[in-house]
Amino acid sequence: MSTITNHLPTDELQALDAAHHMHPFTHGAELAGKGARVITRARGVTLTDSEGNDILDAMAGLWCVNVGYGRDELADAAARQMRELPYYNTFFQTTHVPAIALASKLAELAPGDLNHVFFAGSGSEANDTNIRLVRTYWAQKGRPDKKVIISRKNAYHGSSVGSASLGGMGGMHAQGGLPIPGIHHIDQPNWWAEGGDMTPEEFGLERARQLEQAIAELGEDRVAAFIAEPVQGAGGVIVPPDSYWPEIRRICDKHDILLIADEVICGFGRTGNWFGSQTVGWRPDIMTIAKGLSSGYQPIGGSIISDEIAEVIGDTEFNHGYTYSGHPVACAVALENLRILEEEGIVDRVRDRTGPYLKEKWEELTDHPLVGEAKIVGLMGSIALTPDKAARAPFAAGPGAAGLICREACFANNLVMRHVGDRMIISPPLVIEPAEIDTLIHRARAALDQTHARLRDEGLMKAAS
Ligand code: PXG
Repeated sequence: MSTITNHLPTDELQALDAAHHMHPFTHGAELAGKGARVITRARGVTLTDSEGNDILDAMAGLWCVNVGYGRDELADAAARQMRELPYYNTFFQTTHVPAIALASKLAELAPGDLNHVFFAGSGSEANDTNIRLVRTYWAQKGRPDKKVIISRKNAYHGSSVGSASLGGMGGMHAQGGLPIPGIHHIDQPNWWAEGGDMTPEEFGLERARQLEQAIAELGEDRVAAFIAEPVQGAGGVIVPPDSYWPEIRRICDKHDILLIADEVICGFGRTGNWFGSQTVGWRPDIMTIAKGLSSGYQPIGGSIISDEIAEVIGDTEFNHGYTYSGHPVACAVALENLRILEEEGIVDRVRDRTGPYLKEKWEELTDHPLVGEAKIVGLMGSIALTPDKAARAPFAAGPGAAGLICREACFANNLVMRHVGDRMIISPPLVIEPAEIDTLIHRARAALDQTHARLRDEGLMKAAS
């Protein structure tokens, strides 16, 4: 048996972690100074750390543990598959039962003519696939100049060179020479922060029409695709005004460009439907999937592709693929995860029961002096912290200072609620029960009260001028 270090004291684990383990999106020296929180176990919606604290995980890990922690069925599916066929590839004209079964199931669940799956190991890899796929598609159709992909500022589509270029995160582009050529970013539909004096509806139309302007400027014959999340997740759970998506659809129908719905967060029940594009009424040509596909129990992602695109790509050799494309253990676990979501009616429960219940409680948070807008779709929600609600003002201290204080207060109240700038965001496991939602809200309120007190004490309740 290999060494299991859970029994080491927390400070020894933290010292080893600081010495040898590099964390994603983390200032290493700063973390080494205070020590990472060590998570040791989890059940349902609750994490346990090495100090024995029970923490309500209102982020479902990283937006992914849709069926909750501790599912024996998924562990059994993995063990069974490892014994039967732990690995084989899907290159060189071979296949295996888990990949066949999962691809068929996804074709059944996905809307319309999205019937073909290209597997990857993650959302980032799947979006890299999409870049090459849409460009190859147009080249095959005799239009090799249709290469540009339009995306949005503040979008998150992954961390590989290609997918981070698709994303619109300035901090990521600033490191490592991104973005790659041929990616164009338009503004995001974030009314709270950027809507100015416009009504949400006017603003939604204005932001959608930026797509049409971009297509006109770049030239329709140079634009390959538009990629967007139905609801921006890592960008801060930005829910567009109601006018946004119908206008985007009108524009996309009119111009000859492919639509990629990045469903990495919104997929598999998060918004109360199987896919977020169904919730916002948007029919994509390609969907990116990952995270909730396996509830995070195994790393797996993929692209679900329309009949038409698959037919065009099928007429050539697509020189692309990953060692772990269609990994049998990951596929077996994902298949079992989809069975659980379906047979336990978890997606319907989010739409009809827990989603509406959480929405009611979440929106009540706007009665708190720190909370401006509260947005929620299904079980993904955000609140905007502000020193002045009427003006929708940001803090003078700069973006993220108040959010960070609030995140720390959440930790202190045994709640994982993230911050993105000064938006606090949640995305709990889809199996969360109403009583657990009450606990979530109770802890969030306590954290907001403590944040408010601290901001006042430190003279930080000042609006930026
Ligand atoms: N698309 C979207 C919409 C995502 O949210 C990816 C693609 C990339 O997936 P992989 O599996 O390669 O990570 C994501 C991932 C955060 C956070 O801080 C969000 C993600 C990943 C890491 C951190 O909210 N989303």
